[in-house]
Amino acid sequence: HAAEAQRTDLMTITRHVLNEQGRHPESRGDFTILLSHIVLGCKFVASAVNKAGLAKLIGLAGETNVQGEEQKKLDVLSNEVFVKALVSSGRTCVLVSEENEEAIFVDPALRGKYCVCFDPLDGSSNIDCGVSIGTIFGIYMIKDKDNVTLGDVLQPGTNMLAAGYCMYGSSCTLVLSTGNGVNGFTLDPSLGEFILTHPNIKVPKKGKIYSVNEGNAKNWDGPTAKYVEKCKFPQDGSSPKSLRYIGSMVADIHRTLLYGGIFLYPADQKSPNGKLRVLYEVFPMSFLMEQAGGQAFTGKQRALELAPTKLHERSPIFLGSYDDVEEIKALYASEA
Ligand code: AHM
Ligand code: MG
Repeated sequence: HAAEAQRTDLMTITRHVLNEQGRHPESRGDFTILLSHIVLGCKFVASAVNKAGLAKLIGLAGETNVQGEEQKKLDVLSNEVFVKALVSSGRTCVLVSEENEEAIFVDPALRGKYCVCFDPLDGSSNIDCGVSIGTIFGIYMIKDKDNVTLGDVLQPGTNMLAAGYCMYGSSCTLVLSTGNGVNGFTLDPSLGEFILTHPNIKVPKKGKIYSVNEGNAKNWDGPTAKYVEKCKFPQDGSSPKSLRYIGSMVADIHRTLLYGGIFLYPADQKSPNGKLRVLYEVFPMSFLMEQAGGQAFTGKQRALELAPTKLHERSPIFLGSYDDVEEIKALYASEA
């Protein structure tokens, strides 16, 4: 009977969010409308990413330079779709995209109370070889609707209302938190709907995987180097950890959430602030990891407590299973 109930009683992402927002009846409709526009963007990108391989085929059949151009187009196209979907939702006010140097202030006639920071297509260097890529987003509320400023998006991550990512992989999965745990939804292509498939995701307390670009090891600082050494040559009798690194943040974080472990993009001598961007990479992923019971640390502080001063600011980041992040925190504390 249970299986039958599952097949006929579909928990779509919209239904799920409406249920969750039941606690805040005043914002129920607005947030749901905003989310449905984000979901539209994700569906568009999912379909475009699927077709990217076919564009390659045409390229191989004779057209020169199609590969490079196509990849660029997909980035730009995805960004345009998200910007237009968000603006037309009538629920946004300020938008920050990885693809735009400046913040986008929505026309007053179309303004709503939410600010969205997003990376429309993260890991795009992976498109050509068919590796998973994703969209990442974080949502804030404006402080004062009569005086909208950059300060509305330069807020600490602790003020975030919701965050999520959509992974375009072997299936298309949207992982979302509205501050009440983390849930995963998988796109059913025949319905065109995201269906709840991973309710209440909790990251294992301790993991067996570390995930880092070890090619940068030469330039790492002491605590990062020591941590990775411990992963490979543990001194406490435990087994060494496995290394998994896709080089696509959404895919690496998705695996970390489901299987546990730690993802590191540390500072190094060449990039003293690491690589990943605070507003649309570090914050949303840190929010999700904390909501799943894990931790996110910058090497100095809890990642969500950063107070960004620039739109495209970067930060080192260590995030994942609670116990694994505790270990790296201890190494940084003993260094200080
Ligand atoms: P991008 O925004 O230019 O795509 O870069 C972000 C990506 C992340 O998805 C990934 O975690 C990281 O860059 C990998 O960087 P690296 O190639 O230095 O290991
Ligand atoms: Mg990116």
